[in-house]
Amino acid sequence: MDNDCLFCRIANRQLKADIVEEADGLLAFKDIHPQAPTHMLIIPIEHIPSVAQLTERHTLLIGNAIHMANRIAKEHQLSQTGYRLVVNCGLQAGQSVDHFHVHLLGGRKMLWPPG
Ligand code: DGP
Repeated sequence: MDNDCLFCRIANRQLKADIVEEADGLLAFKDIHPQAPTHMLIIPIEHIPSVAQLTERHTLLIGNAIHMANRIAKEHQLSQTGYRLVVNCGLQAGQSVDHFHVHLLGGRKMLWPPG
């Protein structure tokens, strides 16, 4: 837990968020600035600054994060239409919160390449 970290504070219920699911050391909640009709964030409860800090110790956790994203996508009827999982790492990728998170975006046509 990093007291200066926004997502740690959400994970510890010190800050409010629209929580969708908690399981396997992970939390899913709605993004405050949705970029698609469905926009969730999946975070580990443990403070991990970015994808670059992941180690072998986190392999199961990260696998479970993808499973959680797939499960939520299915619950939101996105399985047929498709959806996007995004992980931003560092400044140039536009990471704005230094706590590892997976974006789940769906419900509209996505463009490629991303901006
Ligand atoms: P990124 O740019 O990849 O670091 O994404 C951070 C996301 O976090 C961004 O889409 C907006 C979201 N966000 C920032 N602050 C809050 C907050 O206080 N609550 C929620 N639910 N989402 C937040």
